[in-house]
Amino acid sequence: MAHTVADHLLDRLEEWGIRTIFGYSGDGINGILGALDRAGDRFDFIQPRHEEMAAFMAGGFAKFTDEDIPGVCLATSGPGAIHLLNGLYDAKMDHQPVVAIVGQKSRMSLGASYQQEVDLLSLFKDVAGDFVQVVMVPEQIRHLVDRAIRISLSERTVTCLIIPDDVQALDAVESPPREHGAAFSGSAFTRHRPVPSPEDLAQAADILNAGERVAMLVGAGALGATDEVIQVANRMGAGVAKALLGKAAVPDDEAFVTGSIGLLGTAPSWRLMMECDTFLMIGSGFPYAEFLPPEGQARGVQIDIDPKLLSIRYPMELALVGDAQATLSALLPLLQPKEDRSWQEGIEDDVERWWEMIGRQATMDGEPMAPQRPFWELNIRLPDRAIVTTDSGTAASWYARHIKMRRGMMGSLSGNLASMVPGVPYAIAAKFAHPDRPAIAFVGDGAMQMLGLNELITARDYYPRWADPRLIVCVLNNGDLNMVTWEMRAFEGNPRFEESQEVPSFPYADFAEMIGLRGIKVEKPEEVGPAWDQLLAADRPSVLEVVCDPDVPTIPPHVTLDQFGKYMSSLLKGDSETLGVLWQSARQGWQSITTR
Ligand SMILES: Cc1ncc(C[n+]2csc(CCOP(=O)(O)OP(=O)(O)O)c2C)c(N)n1
Ligand SMILES: [Mg+2]
Repeated sequence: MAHTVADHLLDRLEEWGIRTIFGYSGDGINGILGALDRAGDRFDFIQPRHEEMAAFMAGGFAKFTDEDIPGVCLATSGPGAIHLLNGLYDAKMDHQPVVAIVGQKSRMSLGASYQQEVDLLSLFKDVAGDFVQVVMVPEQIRHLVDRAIRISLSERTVTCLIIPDDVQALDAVESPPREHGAAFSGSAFTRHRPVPSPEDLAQAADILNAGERVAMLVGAGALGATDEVIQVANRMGAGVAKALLGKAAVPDDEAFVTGSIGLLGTAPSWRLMMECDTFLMIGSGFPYAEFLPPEGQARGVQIDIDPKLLSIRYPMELALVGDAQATLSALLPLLQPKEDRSWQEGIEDDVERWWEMIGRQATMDGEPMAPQRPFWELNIRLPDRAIVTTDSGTAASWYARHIKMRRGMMGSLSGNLASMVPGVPYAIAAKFAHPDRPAIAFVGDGAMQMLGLNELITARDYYPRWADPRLIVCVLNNGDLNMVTWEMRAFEGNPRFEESQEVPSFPYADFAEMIGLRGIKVEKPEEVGPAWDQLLAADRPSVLEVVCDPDVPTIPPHVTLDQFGKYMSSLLKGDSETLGVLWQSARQGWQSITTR
């Protein structure tokens, strides 16, 4: 068989080091699927149950692997391409390199209002705005693949190639003719790791050295700079708060790490920001400015690889473009060790008290148990090098506050899009990225019913390939779209709207068993620990279904009077859960207040 454009596409992907493709079939990509078949074991084609999951997996794969290889997803024209979108937006907004390859109707059908004909250039123009192209002739394949990958890597974003099905089947042209208009591209790529100038570093050091109460905030950009962040914090006598995507950047067993920040954050992070006089922000686009120091309170220094993200949350005195690891290494020798350690010691006391309080909250009784319980019990048992994912929902709060990241672990969630559903596909992608590491996903019952349940089938089909077969999906079965129920109470002052908030009952653990996985349902707090033990020792993926109390509020680290007023008025308006909610709020809230 002739070497086709589709074969050439794969050759080029391979040249860039790509081996894993998450995709779903359709006649718009028949040529590419045929080429994948011919390519044999040069590629791992992973088939999830839905194209959105393929996109989430590509984004998750990029999050958990070397940043110089993009995640790749493949979908057919029309409906398949449309299904990719949410997962692609997630990748784009969390700055992950992902290349989407989609089919299109054959060239002669375009414009004929043909079946499945969708204007894909327009459809992808926003999510893949940095680079979206239609392959019209075989001569383009080389430079379009090279550019799609190079731009996804260098801009840390989503790019897209649209390939009409008739073009896929044309004979490949490895090298364009040596003519005017031809492009001769290549695949050499070296990541740029910028370091600010010596003058800028000296100015940063001056500001930081002058500070008496330094607060640091680290995000995903600091994930490769663990040692440097710790050294800077030690030298500056600082406390370190973490944005959600940077949760694995610094281990929680460092005493000065105050944990997450924001609505899902901790009280020590809140106090760190409210009381600092100097603010160092590294590799984070954390959005909620009200959790940062009030304007004018602190002198600000920011380090970010992306100039567009500088000084948009807090007016920085110095905003530097730099790779976190390289910049902090260069800055370290200029920082003078702080003699007065009282600020950092105060933070450490705060953090110690916070962890005690968190433990008390998790082990309180609930109806039938506090939702924090499975997180707390996992902490005690979390294996080294585990990869922990969470869905959007209350699970994200408990993940943010309760999971203690240790050195070598990884974790993620849909940070900026905050989409439901990625919990399970991220964990599956983690298993393809690191088949020898255990993966654990925390997912709400709403997200499980949305698409998560289906993806358990994918885990069942692929786990025999994984050196460590453990992938545990912990389902928070609370019968409610609980995060939004709480948001409605706290922000709008509205009671729970039964029709929109209820999640139908479903036997999650039984379903897992039925399809050949392990499943345990727990309804008593004391059963949670032993269930984790059992599933962490299982020889296959599993579901831990935890029936938990929807009446436990995810109280933000500081609840404003206004929110509290609205919340109370929602209860008085006749929320169907009023009694339980009042009881749990009072108990859990009292725990937070007494540790301030
Ligand atoms: C795709 C999508 N749809 C809707 C939302 C809004 N939303 C955020 S959290 C949430 C509730 C999730 O419910 P569940 O998965 O059961 O988790 P719980 O909060 O109950 O623990 C909803 C509806 C969203 N973020 N993403
Ligand atoms: Mg729920």
